[in-house]
Amino acid sequence: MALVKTVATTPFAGQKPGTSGLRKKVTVFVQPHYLENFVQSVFDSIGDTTGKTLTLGGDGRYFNRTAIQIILKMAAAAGFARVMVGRGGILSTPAASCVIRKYQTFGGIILSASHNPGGPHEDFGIKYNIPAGGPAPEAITEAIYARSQIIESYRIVETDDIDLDQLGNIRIGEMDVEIFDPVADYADLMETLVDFNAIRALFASGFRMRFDAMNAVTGPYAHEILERRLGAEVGTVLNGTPLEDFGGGHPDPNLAHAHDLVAALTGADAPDFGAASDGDGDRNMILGRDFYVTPSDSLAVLAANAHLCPGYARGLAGIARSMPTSAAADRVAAKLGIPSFETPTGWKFFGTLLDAGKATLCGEESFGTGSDHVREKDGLWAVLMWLNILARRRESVADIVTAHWREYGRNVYSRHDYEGIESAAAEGLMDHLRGLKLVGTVLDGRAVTTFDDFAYTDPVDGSVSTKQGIRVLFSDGARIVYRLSGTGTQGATLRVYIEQYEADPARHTLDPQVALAGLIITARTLAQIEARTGRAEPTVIT
Ligand code: VG1
Ligand code: CO
Repeated sequence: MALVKTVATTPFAGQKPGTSGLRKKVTVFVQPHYLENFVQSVFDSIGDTTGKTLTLGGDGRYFNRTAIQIILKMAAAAGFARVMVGRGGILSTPAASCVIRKYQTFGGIILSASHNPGGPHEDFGIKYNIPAGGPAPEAITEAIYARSQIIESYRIVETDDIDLDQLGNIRIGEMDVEIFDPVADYADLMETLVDFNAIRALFASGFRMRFDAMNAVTGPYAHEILERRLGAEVGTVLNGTPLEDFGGGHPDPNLAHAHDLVAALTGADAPDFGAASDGDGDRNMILGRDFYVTPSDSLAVLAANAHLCPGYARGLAGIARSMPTSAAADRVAAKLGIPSFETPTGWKFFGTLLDAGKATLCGEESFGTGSDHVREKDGLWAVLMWLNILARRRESVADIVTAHWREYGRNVYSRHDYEGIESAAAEGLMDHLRGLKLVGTVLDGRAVTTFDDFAYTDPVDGSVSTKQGIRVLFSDGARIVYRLSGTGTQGATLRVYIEQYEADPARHTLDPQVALAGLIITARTLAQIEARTGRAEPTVIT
């Protein structure tokens, strides 16, 4: 019998999961008892853990291995019979969701701060996913937080660290630890959803792509699936070695941070297709030669073409998008005659719709796309869906998207982020907005029809989530949305989402910053952004 030690502790303020788990600086996580308190709060909030199996893995960032050793010893003390750990402590977020579902484990713990930088002075994160495979819903994250605020002790087995790099089984006390290949189950699942033969033929025909893994978790997945199973030329995967600090960059697949990829996809000799994924592998960015596909458009194009992919040949039950995501997917749903859903930001809100079979595809404007195959957004899955569609249609990315706009019109869209502003200024700005009375007024020539703080009632379980973003909706279909980020670790980040519908194909190729210029000024003026934050321009535009 291994020795279980009960360690006295006191609560840490602020162990409150945000949009996707608890994210803090590594310097916060390494404080004695900090991680342990949170993990014990999770184990105390999810029901009886005795005899259960847990999935465990992370994106490999700094502190991943240390955290895994601690969580294993605490899982043994909590009576888990078994923990399934990806080799080296590695599991992409969608692969973790896949494993939880495939082996029906009692949920899992995923270690990641996603697209935030990694390293001793950067970010770390932890979240619990439920047995259905998705991020814990608010009722559970609230319970975890409440528990963390009254915790008095945690339990841990006293034993040596185990070797995380050796495939096979090893015991910690009474508990079995299975170290497994983090790629195989996920890659096998992908083969059931997309047409690998068609994609192999596409690559064999000379089609070239670049996938930027950004020195994050998807490197091993992309090497196996794209280069080995699908026959893409060696060198297709850029930055394919996971590093604890992601090579010093932001593992955030957007035009600002995935610069290697953007450079590679520019010019007449560029490859046909480019894609990138984030720190934990749940996000994706899609590029054609000299062409950027916005995540909102990507969701709409995937929805309109999903029937070309074997896993979706029988059609879609419905399409769900987060509220700030553009309405492009709604237009596809309307044409297909299927329901569309608008949820708050964060993948956890899609879980009930997917479980109930109400939605098949889901997406967020923040480079997140996914389906009912797992309960997380899935970066490589989106890339494979695009490849399947390109293999079947044999048109360029740019031609597919511009044809889509001609058919449905274009929801011209942009997100402006003001990162690292003072928390008090950010709260003040939101309070100022909440105090306005706008319905019935005209702003820069547009009539305001709706002005509210988005509230959502889950159509499946009836749970209510309030204060999910301030919406200004105009009579011509344009809108402005304001939210504060729930994933940052420093100060506050203001996100402003700007959208306007354009039916006229002659205006579809305009730069969105130009097409939206008037609305952008309205958004800045209304919220008094410069006066309140000192920022004349956003930090990141996507
Ligand atoms: C951001 C995105 C949101 C996404 C979340 C987690 O949240 O806006 O759409 O679900 O990150 O993505 P926020 O609260 O900062 O706006 V990931 O890839 O960081 O787990
Ligand atoms: Co992520």
